[in-house]
Amino acid sequence: MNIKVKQAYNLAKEQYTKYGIDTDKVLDRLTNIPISIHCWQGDDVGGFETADAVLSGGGILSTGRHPGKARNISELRSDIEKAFSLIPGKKKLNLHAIYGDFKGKAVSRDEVLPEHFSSWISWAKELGMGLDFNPSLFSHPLADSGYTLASSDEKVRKFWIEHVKRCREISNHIGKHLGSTCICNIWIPDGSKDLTVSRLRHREILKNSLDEIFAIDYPEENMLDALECKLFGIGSESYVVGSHEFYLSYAVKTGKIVTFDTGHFHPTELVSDKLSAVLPFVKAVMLHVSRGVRWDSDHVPILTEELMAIMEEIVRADALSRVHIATDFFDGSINRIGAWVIGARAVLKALLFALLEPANILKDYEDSGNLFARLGFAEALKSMPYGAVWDYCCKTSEIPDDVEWMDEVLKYEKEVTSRR
Ligand code: RNT
Ligand code: ZN
Repeated sequence: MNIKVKQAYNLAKEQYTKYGIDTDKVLDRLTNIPISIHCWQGDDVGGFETADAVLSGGGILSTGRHPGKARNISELRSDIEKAFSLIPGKKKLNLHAIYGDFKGKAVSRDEVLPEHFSSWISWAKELGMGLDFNPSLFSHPLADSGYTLASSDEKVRKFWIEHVKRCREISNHIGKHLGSTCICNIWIPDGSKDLTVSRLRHREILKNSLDEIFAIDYPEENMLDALECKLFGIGSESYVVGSHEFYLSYAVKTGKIVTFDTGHFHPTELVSDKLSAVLPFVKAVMLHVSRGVRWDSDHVPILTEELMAIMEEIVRADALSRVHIATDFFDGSINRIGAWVIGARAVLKALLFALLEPANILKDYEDSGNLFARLGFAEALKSMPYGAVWDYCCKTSEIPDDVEWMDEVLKYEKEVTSRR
């Protein structure tokens, strides 16, 4: 190991020890918290149902034409392995149903089976990681009307109910085979671009569809259900059936997980403040870490104040076992592996900062009414040498540091992705 990294770490360790924080223990904790990294950054949410599939319709849009996107399963796995080799700590992979190993066959979404994911399961086993799962209710002719599970067309609604039921079964199968709980996260694009009159009717239809979907109970150690809300999307600017209030109510009533995608709220709404508001009522929360920019929700996360506040909230609330951290963004305008790595490393750095916080000191100031000191100490913590702890974490995990990793991505681009 670079002697300077070690020396800087030792100095940092001394400073954190002064406040009762054991940096070795923190790093051990950090690298054992699984981060569920989404597969769909690798090919702009295309999937493998057909060669050259592109994300279409349904309230989300990936932009950018950076060359070299993964065109098949083996390229995507190779890109994920590259990205994962540049991200310290424990990972899970978050899969979407359209990424099945269909072996060139056209498999209708209402016919998708656990066997279409066997090769993902074996691959995940080899890498020693768990998988999470998502039904795919977009990029499909039966989603073109703008409605899927909330459709008033019985044929459309039944088709998607069958798809999601099968996805839950697949999630159960994955969890059982990997010995790691698979979270099945449902997001639907349903909504409308403009004035909608039958708002309640579609929400009642969605409720009924979910009731049908959840009729079967699976063992919780195998799979858990999560519901992801959204504020608006492209083409659903005026009305989104699965809004925050809708899913929160449903989750509280039925014991499901709520997913907070950090790009799915008004720009001034803070997910960091929502965590403690829902945790007393919901089983768990799944986070889709993203970065909203104006009206768009899926930019690459960076180390923003809000990302740090989210991680602080989770750690301060001692809720790491109930908040499942996942990522969700897609940027096709820059090197896609680079995008993955920037986003995941930002999540980890924010988490590290939170784990290094001497929260007891802050709480003592708070409890004794010493509120200027609470604020002052929080400010002081911002210039503590957490970067030295991060560098040491990378080195001991045998992962390149913040500057070195970019050379690795460039090399891979030159040797692999630019030749596609
Ligand atoms: C869309 C949601 C959803 C998707 C993925 C592909 O706005 O965030 O999570 O990004 O399912
Ligand atoms: Zn999301």
